Amino acid sequence: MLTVTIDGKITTVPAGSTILDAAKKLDVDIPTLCYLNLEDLRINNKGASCRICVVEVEGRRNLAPACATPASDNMVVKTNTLRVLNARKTVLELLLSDHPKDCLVCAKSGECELQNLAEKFGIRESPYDGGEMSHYRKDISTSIIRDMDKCIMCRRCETMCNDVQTCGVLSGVNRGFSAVVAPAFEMNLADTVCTNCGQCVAVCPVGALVEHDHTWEVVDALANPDKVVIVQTAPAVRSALGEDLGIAPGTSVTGKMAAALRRLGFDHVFDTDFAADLTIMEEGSEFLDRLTRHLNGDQTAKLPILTSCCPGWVKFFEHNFPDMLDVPSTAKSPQQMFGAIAKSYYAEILGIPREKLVVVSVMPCLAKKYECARPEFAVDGNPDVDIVISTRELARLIKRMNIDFAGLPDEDFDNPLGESTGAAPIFGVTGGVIEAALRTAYELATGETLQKLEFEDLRGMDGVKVATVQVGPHALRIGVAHGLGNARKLLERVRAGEAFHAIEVMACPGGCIGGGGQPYHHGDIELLKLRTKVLYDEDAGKPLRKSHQNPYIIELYEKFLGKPLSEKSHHLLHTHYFK
Ligand code: HC0
Ligand code: SF4
Repeated sequence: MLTVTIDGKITTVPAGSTILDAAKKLDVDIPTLCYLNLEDLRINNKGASCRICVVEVEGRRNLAPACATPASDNMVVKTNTLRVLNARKTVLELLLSDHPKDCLVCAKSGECELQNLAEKFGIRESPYDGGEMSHYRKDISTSIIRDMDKCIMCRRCETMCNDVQTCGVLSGVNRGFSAVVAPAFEMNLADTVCTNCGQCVAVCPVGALVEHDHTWEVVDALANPDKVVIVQTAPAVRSALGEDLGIAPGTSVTGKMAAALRRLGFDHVFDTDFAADLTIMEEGSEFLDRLTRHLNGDQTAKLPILTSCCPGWVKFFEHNFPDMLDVPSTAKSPQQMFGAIAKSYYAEILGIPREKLVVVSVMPCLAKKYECARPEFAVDGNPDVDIVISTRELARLIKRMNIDFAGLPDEDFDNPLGESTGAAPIFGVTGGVIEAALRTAYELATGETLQKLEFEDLRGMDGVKVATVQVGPHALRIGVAHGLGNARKLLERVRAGEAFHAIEVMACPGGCIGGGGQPYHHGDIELLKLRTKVLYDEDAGKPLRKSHQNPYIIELYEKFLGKPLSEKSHHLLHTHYFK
């Protein structure tokens, strides 16, 4: 262990720690911008480029960046000298000298780390103003808006896109004043292999990468008297929405969220969780069908089955594993199943044409904006899901409409598309979809009641989890990966011939709870753990915890679909993939 003194306080840290690690242990605040370290998820931005974290180290002439300077034994550090203060002020002034100061209309205003620091350090003007400014064309994809005029070259997005997601879309191009983070040849994101996962957005400290905001489209739909506007909310939204609305992290806001959506004016407030149960019926049945045929020697029955509900993951395997497009489940995601059922079954119940219905989704995810725009999820040009907003955007809408969220009562979702079992909320956590599928597959395959519903080996934050699960006579080898880099590793094992029966992949670290549209986590892994707990608690508290027990799902099959994998189910609830 190394003994380190910071601002007169003494602590010990293990060898390999940085000054910043030691300061954190002592609760000494050192400002950072380019720093991003989520140890449990093995995310580490080796930037040290912004220099806002400089400190004085006794015996050294130059100031040292705390995030990148290793601690040494008996090191004495000062973080609050006038020299440090002045250096940080200069760093900020230089950053602002090439930054559009349009905070009034910036999507990140109020949550911008640079804005917060400028405020904290009392920067009122920059002595370097008036020089040349970088200027780039805005790049607007369905999911993301890139405004590189605002980029501070912290490279956090690059680390996420390349090291964590292994998508290789964003990297530093050009040199000196022209240096910028961009796709190759400065192409538009929409023309690249970008998966729309939004992890670059989740970690951008400024307004250079933000979601494509669709809140005003929702307002327009709600204000249109000719439309019936319904909403569905993804499992992970309820685990984090409260964070942006003054409620303590780790608090489930399911009931308040339903109430707020009603106050916003939605005609019916439904739940993607209902469609998550439906997904389990279809995907679970497809799995059992493939497994049975495979065991009977049918070479066309491909195993492992791969979950297909995460649109970032779907685009990733379409780009990176085009030789394996017959391996993923053909089941649509819960979002798209909901849209397809809403605009057929539910439109029929209401007695209105599908064009009169507007389906809005609230998702923790930016790729869901891209997913709903995929042409195969439309009928004669009318999309199954019309508008997707993220958790952050819903929080903004609630604030904009002056709704006292904390003071709302807990309300229920509407039926028939609002009821769900405990298997549904855990979709939002890595490992949850496969756990939900196994609960149902076990009972359908064996005809016995599953005694222990929690598959502990499939839970937790390990990037890749592999477990063997006994289902009747079959020992099933199950894989789980979260984060696309981990998914790539697992899929390469499959491609190399390693045997699995089923694999779940979620594109974002932690699963949807860590999605690119969730309230910013600012590198706080504890926040992701709290969100995880909310969803597992919601599951544990439900009277029914297996998808096939959902009475409204049973009714949907009885009245409309027939049975899982029926012709109608195939037509409405299954899809195919493209190279
Ligand atoms: Fe997810 Fe989903 S669990 S992708 O992460 O499967 O976004 O929360 O809505 O569709 O249900 C996101 C979350 C969903 C879908 C569900 C799945
Ligand atoms: Fe890379 Fe994901 Fe950002 Fe696309 S959305 S640029 S894949 S991190």
